[in-house]
Amino acid sequence: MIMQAQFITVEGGEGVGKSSNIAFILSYLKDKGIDVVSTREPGGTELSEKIRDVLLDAKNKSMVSDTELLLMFAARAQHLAVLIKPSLKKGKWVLCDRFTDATYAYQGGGRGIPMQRIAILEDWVQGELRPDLTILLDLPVEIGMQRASERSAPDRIEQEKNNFFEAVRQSYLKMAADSPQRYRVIDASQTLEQVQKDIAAVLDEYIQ
Ligand code: Z5A
Repeated sequence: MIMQAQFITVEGGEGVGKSSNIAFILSYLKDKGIDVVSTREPGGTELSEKIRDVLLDAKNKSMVSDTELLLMFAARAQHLAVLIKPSLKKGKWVLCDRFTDATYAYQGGGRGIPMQRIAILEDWVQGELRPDLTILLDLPVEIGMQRASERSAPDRIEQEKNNFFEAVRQSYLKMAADSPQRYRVIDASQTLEQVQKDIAAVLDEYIQ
């Protein structure tokens, strides 16, 4: 059993099932006796949730890519200082719905901001902290958009076109291929039951 507190992130495009599966991962880890905090980005603290509201508000159509990028990292700096780092220090595992890989995928792959700029902000805001394990739920864009559209009105970022989300997906797959030790890719087009079986197998392998 891994004793040191672990930082686990869950990533993927629209409607891949992050929310549904985060709840599953949380209860799976708790059942194994692991003390775990569940959180999300952008958000996770009172102030970071306010930044999230600004980022996702469909009325903020004039927001330029650099503003979006810097607000993501502003929310993250607060989240790291107030919740993530103190929790890990206390020995709690942290389970986070999206983290900096989402910035590489959306602001890098989707918006076209150079990855090196994002890497500078990552080093500045996080120091050496990186996730220990990243579960990527991978799904063809059309299926994810279909699932997401059945749920609620699209927010500012969800209003992007399919080619934006295809770039997001390809960025995630490239990160997974580049960092096979950290990433586990799950086929999210399967039934929820099968997705959760695959996630449980990853967690079992990881916890032992
Ligand atoms: N963003 C960014 O740009 N840069 C960053 O650095 C960060 C984030 C951190 C907010 O993220 C937005 O911020 C997001 C990326 C951007 N933008 N967009 N667009 P979010 O994670 O809060 O929101 P989201 O990506 O839009 O997630 P989501 O739409 O809430 O989807 P989800 O949580 O992955 O899916 P879900 O709600 O669990 O499932 C969707 C539906 O599918 C639901 O009805 C489920 O019952 C159903 N479902 C789930 N799994 C299955 C299976 N296996 N079969 C059938 N149906 C299923």
